[in-house]
Amino acid sequence: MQSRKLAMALGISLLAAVPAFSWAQSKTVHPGTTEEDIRFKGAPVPIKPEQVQDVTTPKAPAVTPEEFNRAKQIYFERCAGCHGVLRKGATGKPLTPDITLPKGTDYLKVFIAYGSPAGMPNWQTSGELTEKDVDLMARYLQHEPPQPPEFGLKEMKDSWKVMVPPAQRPKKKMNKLNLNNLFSVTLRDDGKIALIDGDSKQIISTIETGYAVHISRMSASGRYLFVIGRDAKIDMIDLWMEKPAVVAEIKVGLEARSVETSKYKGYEDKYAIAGTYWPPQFVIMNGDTLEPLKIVATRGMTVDTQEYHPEPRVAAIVASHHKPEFVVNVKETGKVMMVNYSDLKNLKVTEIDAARFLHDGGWESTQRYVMIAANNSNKIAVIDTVDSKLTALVDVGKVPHPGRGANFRHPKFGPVWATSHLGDETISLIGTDPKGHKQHAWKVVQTLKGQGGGSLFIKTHPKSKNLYVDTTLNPEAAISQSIAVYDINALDKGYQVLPIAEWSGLGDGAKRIVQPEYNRAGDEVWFSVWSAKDKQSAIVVIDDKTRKLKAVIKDPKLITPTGKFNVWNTQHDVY
Ligand code: DHE
Repeated sequence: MQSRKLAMALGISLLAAVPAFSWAQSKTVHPGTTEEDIRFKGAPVPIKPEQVQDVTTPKAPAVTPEEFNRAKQIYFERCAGCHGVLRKGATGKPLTPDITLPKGTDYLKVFIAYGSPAGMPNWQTSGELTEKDVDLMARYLQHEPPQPPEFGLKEMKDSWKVMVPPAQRPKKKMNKLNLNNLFSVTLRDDGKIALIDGDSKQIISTIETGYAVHISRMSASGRYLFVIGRDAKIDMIDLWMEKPAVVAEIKVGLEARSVETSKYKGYEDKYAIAGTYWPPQFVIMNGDTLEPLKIVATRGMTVDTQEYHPEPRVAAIVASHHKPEFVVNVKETGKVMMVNYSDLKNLKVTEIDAARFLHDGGWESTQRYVMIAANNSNKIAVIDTVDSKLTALVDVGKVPHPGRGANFRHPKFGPVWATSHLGDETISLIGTDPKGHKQHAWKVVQTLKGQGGGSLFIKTHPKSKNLYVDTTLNPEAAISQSIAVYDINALDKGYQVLPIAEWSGLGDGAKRIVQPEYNRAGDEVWFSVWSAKDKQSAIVVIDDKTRKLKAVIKDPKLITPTGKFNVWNTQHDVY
């Protein structure tokens, strides 16, 4: 009853609290934020309760050791994705005792139970947490946040395995695979990737990798495939072997999203780099064995308020073609670290002020400037990799999420790079040619209207006249299950909707369409039709010219396919 009164005092409508939780229903519950945003960022953090020590804070309400364990588990599974492992705040607000203790148990219970217009989900009224758990979390949050362990060279080396040393690997390609048109497909909830032949559309094999596999990246030569999971495990696959297999693996922390390899002339295949969410750091490794060589912390001051942040996670990493440098994007500090790997003992890092929270992005067409989304600031940071400087911060729509973005020649404004958005239906086109089209460079030259918010990826190809935009996290099934495609030469005409999920012929399931990816020739586009682990998923391939269905890849092995990485396009940064 007290909770009910408090809820009313806080202006949280109890009518909005729905008994059976669904993201579509929850839209009305959180008017202050997009549900797509909550859904996307609130993914479980793979840290186990036993890896984290309990910390009892004297003035906080009692929590038993058993309760501590349960609370830690709930926190890492449900809360850490938004509020941060150390509760210092990320997408969600900070939840440290200086804030939570004065609020007290009853106040916190209401917030957790009913959610808030600023974006907190309604955990209890949605049926996701019981009243008992909500009470426990309200008490737990008043204690100091326990810190997961650090992960240094020793821990990395303990986990490091070289299954096939370089000397025992083939000296030339031993299989008949067309490596240029091979796809590495993330099987997100199966802890595997699938290697699919782009020509025949046959699954060549599936390979065990980490928990909730995230992305694949290629070595400069196109021989080694690097796959990273959310559990920070990297698997290095040798595509020259008769049957491509993992030749080395390592765990670089407790939680991660990004991996990349050195691409500068003279350093091809020499180094790999991985960034972690926890601990907040990156590691440079030997490019053919994954031996960890150099670990660098990202903890430091934020770009704007210039205060210390203990948990600045590493987001996208891009390898420069102009210098022996990695462009490391740090989320919570909003800084870009240009890491020069020519001398690891005397490491030079140029720190560039950008904006919070740097997340994903990629090259513009000349591969000189990296375009990175600062999703909390609704900006794209343009980083010049020749001068190692910030070129511009460009205001775009709400919560930009480009993947690596899309490059094409606009009929009026010349070369542009495009991003779609999680938080609104727009697509921002930014001029990227400071020499030929100076007046348009680093400005939004056109804003397109798409199907809706919840977009994750946008894609075209140098040989294509089409621009594809997914809307994976849109709450409307008709929108999340289809793709909008624009004619680059007639953008004002609007988009055509391709009913990709319908074309897949699958039965029931979420069937969210995610991440367009081209084949090597740039004449067909692959889309994942992503359903839950216990439902059938598929990959739909369309003919880029006719926009007609070309093939549907269905197989019991294709469990939760999401990201798809064509070897050639990934190796050469074609997008
Ligand atoms: Fe991703 C790229 C982080 C959820 C599919 N994702 C990235 C990158 C980062 C990131 C930092 C850039 C890596 C790089 O370029 O080096 N992703 C996160 C998250 O923190 C987040 C929001 C929540 C989480 O808990 O992981 C998240 N991502 C997802 C998904 O739910 C997606 C849709 C499905 C999945 O497989 O998990 C997803 N993320 C992808 C894909 C890319 C990616 C396919 C690479 C796109 C590309 O074209 O390069």
